[in-house]
Amino acid sequence: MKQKVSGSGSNNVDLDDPSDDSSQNEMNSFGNNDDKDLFNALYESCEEAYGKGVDSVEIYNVLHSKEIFDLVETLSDRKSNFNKLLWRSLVQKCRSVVICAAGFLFFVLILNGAVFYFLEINPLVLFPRLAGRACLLPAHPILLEMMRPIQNCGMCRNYKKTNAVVIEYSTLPSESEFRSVAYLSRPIVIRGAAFGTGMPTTFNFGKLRNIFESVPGGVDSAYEDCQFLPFRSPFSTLREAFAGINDTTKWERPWYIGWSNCHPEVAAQLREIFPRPKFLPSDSESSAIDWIFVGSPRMGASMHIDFVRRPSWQAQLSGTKQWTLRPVPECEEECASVNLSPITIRPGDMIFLETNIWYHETVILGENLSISIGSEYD
Ligand SMILES: O=C(O)CCC(=O)C(=O)O
Ligand SMILES: [Fe+2]
Repeated sequence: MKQKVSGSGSNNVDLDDPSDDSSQNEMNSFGNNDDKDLFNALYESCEEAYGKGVDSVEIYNVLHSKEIFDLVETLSDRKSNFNKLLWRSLVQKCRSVVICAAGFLFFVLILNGAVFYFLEINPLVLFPRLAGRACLLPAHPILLEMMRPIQNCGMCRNYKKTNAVVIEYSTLPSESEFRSVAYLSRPIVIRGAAFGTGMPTTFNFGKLRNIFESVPGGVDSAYEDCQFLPFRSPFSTLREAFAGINDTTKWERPWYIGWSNCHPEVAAQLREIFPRPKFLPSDSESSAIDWIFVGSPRMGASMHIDFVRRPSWQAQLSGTKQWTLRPVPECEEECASVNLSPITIRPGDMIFLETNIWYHETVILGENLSISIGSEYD
């Protein structure tokens, strides 16, 4: 009656022989406690069936049946299956909540849109801090570079005598002289032009501050309506800069700032002190917006290009500033033979530059505070 169940390899179990510890090995191969319980339960059922006279081959066949195999597989995968089921039911529940919430929000949005539209209300009244901003998000330089118009590189062609890209005048040019070079997209330097056209030779930071502070709203307009560029400075507004700098400031903590003025009364005062250069073609338009750059020695603007429509002029009122220019990437080849040595602009000089065509970088030389003022023209 004693019969060895023959099967493949390690699945052989002698149900009568307690010394046969292959059952134990089998149990170990199941790994965790749940699997051991299952094995024990099966083992006991088999023993009971064998005790009742069930043929051991039958027991073997049952144990090797597909149903038992699937059951064991399912149970050993039980934990991960349980997690999957849990997630599935959670996702199902969440899906309905998300669909309901999205539907509700969409409905509210449409309703709000309709109310604002029919009552003719600007929705930005709900976001007063955003209402005053020209742009919701700051424009990223990489995006701006991607959207920049491609240049034809004409500024690096047709040099007659010299390969110096800069056109330099040592005396004030006439209007027609200036007109002949004004639209070549080459940088123009006119030595002594600022003082030569009546700009003050003794302008300082205190006087600049007085102009802005004498006009109600003048200081804050640089931040609210126009632009304040903190460059490398601890200041985030012109008000902070005016509070933190005076003429006797020693430059332990170097700084450089630039800002534009959009306040008409400040603009009128600035234009009186810094008149539009007379040699600019009379039919050229000038921008009403002035740009002012102030900074301590060894500071300046890092290499950049501007996204403006027109060329700029800049008058150096105090301090010495060095400009380094680089062509836009599409013109590097055409401009390779052009001499792009840094340009040094001293007090009283003026520089004319298409800051939307030339990458430019500045640094203050010497030991004096640099103050410069400029605007756009075309
Ligand atoms: O004056 C400077 O340091 C920079 C000026 C500048 O970037 C500009 O005028 O576009
Ligand atoms: Fe610039």
